[in-house]
Order: sequence, then structure tokens, then C-alpha cells
Amino acid sequence: MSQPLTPETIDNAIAAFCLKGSPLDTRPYGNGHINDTFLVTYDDAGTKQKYILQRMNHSIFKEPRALMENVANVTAFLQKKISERGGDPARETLSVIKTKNGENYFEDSLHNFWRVFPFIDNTFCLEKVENSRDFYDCAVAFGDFQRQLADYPAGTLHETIPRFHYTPSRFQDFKKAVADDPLGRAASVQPEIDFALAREADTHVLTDLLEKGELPLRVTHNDTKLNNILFDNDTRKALCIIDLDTVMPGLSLYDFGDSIRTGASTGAEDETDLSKIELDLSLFETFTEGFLKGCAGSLTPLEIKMLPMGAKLMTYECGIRFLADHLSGDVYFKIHRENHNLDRARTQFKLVADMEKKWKEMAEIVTRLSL
Ligand code: ADP
Ligand code: GN1
Ligand code: MG
Repeated sequence: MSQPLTPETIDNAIAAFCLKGSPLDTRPYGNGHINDTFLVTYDDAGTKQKYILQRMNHSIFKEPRALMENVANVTAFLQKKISERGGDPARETLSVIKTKNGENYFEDSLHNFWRVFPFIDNTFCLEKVENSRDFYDCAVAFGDFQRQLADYPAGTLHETIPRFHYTPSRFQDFKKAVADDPLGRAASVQPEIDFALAREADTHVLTDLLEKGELPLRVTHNDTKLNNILFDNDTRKALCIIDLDTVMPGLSLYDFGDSIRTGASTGAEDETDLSKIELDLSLFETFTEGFLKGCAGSLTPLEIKMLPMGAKLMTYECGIRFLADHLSGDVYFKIHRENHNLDRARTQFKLVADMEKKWKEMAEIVTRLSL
């Protein structure tokens, strides 16, 4: 786990970047589970300039240099496409601000790795879907993101977290966490462990199809949760996809599934009242419609058919990751209360169980929308 930060360490990091003016204010920002994010305000001759400063989590992202090379290249690629279609590249994607040494990131003497992006102002991000129109926009934007990257040279992308969505190895990691049980927590979560173990057969459905060449490998985002997209305050349109740390070759179903997991659930990821957690079929339909539109005919018939499986598997995978982290002592996902990762695992499993109940309806929705 990363060390706590002092104000001096943060100020020292900010000073390494090419920012105009002088610092006014720095404060923690956002609800990400992985990086340490700060909103930094500068005074540039009387004008306020805002930036996002992040300490990258390098116990998770082992190679910050490679990661930042991906982010710099992908954002440059997207900026060009956005300009070509008459959009605003400064607001519709991230851009990497260089250090005074011309690097994409700064490594301090404590081996913290830092980066800075312009803060995309006058935007908001959703922790929960407030209306189906937003979720539709989000779906079109994630589908379009994948389509925009269809001609990106995938071979140049570094794998920032090996086997990130390779569910069979996530399952092996989960079983190891149960066996190791360093804090003696396993006995108290046996029903959750049993739920996960009972679904082993599902874990390799998508990877088997990928290995047989029946599902195409694409350049995907791989972390398409709702709060990784910024909406414009004025137009309330999905504006900019952020959190590009895991842009890597993957399956379209990963991006579809992770959004359903977060956006089509009737409750928050860490809701403790499980009676509030269900799959909202109407939101599932909304997202499917938007995603198909965003992908603009690029999905194969098998990808479309497997969309419900993408949703279920991404939810299940996240559940076993949360439960494994609870068993391992909360070393991966940031927690803000006792049993936070356990609460998160329970919502994911409740959602998986509800998808199993609604499986037929999910399949019917997908079939109907793909005709
Ligand atoms: P994590 O990997 O920890 O989830 P993110 O890169 O998603 O980190 O950033 C965390 C939060 O910070 C986001 O959910 C969003 O609210 C905010 N954020 C990140 N980058 C920007 C940006 N360039 N402009 C505005 N807000 C941002
Ligand atoms: C993490 O970085 P953030 O908070 O957007 C995680 C995702 C999980 C998600 C669960 C790099 O996403 O894989 O699905 O938490 N990101 C990484 O909320 O592990
Ligand atoms: Mg994020």
C-alpha cells in the first residue's frame, strides 16, 4: 500500500510540472478507488487555472512509465480524431501536462509517481444514474470510445495490469485469498465464498470464446464505471471519458458489462441494504441501445449475443475481487469504513443473482434491440 502524503510532498510534486502562475489551493478530489487525486488551483495573473494532480498507485500499476506512455499516446490519438470531427479536444479528452524536464510524469525521492491533467471545468460526474437519458449518453460515449480506437495500433499498448479482466485468473487469485485467509475472515463470509465458488464454470466462458478466435480482441477502456465519464454542466451531455489507466486490448463485453454493473444497479456499489440492489431492466435496455448506437454496427453477432454474459461476468469478477481484497486485508481498493470491501462484494453478488433471475428478459432485450 502507498504511504500517506504530507503537504510538502504534494507541493514538491506540483512544482515539478509546467504550470502557469502560482499555487492557490490544493485539495483531495473525487471518489476513485485507486489513485490519490487532488484538485490544484493556480493563480495565473488573476485568472484561476485548475489542474488534476494524481499520485499513481504504483503498487497496482507497476510500470508508471509504460502506463503514462499509453495515456499520452491514446489521448494524442483521440485529440486528433476529435479535432477532425470538429469537436473540442481540450474538453472531450484528457491531455497530459509535462514536467519541467519534458516527462509525462514525475518520480519524487520517495518513489511516488505523479501526473497532472488539465481539470475539465464545468463538468460533473455521476456516482449513480439519475435519469435514463444520462445513462443512454454514457452508453453512446463508451461505445463510441471503443469505435474511435478501432484503428489504434493495439500492438503499441503496454499491458498496465496483466490479465486485468482474465476472469479465470481472478478466480484463482480469489481461491488463493480464501486459502491464505491472513486475517481469519473467511469463516465469517462462507455464504459469499460459496456463492463465488458455485459459479466457477462461468469464469471462462468469454475467455474460451476469445481463445477460440470467436470473439475479437479490441482496444477497450476496461474500467467503464459511471464515475469515469464527465458530463457537461451546460448541455448535460456525456463529454469526456477519463481514467485511461487500463486502456488495453480487451473485449467489448468488458466495457459493456462494467457500465451495467455500476449504472443499471438500483443501488450504490457499497449499499449495505441488499434489498435495494437489483438489476434495473429498463436501464439495462437503455444502455444496450446506446452502446449499440455508439459502436455503430461494429459489434459481431456473437458479441451482441454475449452482452448479458458480459454484464454478469464483469459484476461477478468485481465481486470476487472485492471479496478477495476483504480477505487479504483491504490492500487493493481504498476503503472508508470497516467491511467496506465486503459490503461491495455483497452488492455485486446480489446483482449477479438478480441477473440470473432476469436472464431470459436480458436476452430478449438484446435480441429485440439488435434486429
Ligand atoms: P481513480 O483511478 O482513482 O478512479 P480517476 O482518474 O478516475 O482516478 O479520478 C478520480 C476522480 O477525479 C474522477 O472520478 C473525477 O471525478 C475526477 N477527475 C479525474 N480527472 C479529471 C479531470 N481531468 N477533470 C475533472 N475531473 C477529473
Ligand atoms: C477501480 O479506478 P476506479 O475507481 O475507477 C478498479 C476497477 C473496479 C472498480 C470498482 C485499476 O476503478 O477495476 O471495477 O474500482 N480499477 C482498477 O469500483 O483496478
Ligand atoms: Mg476512476
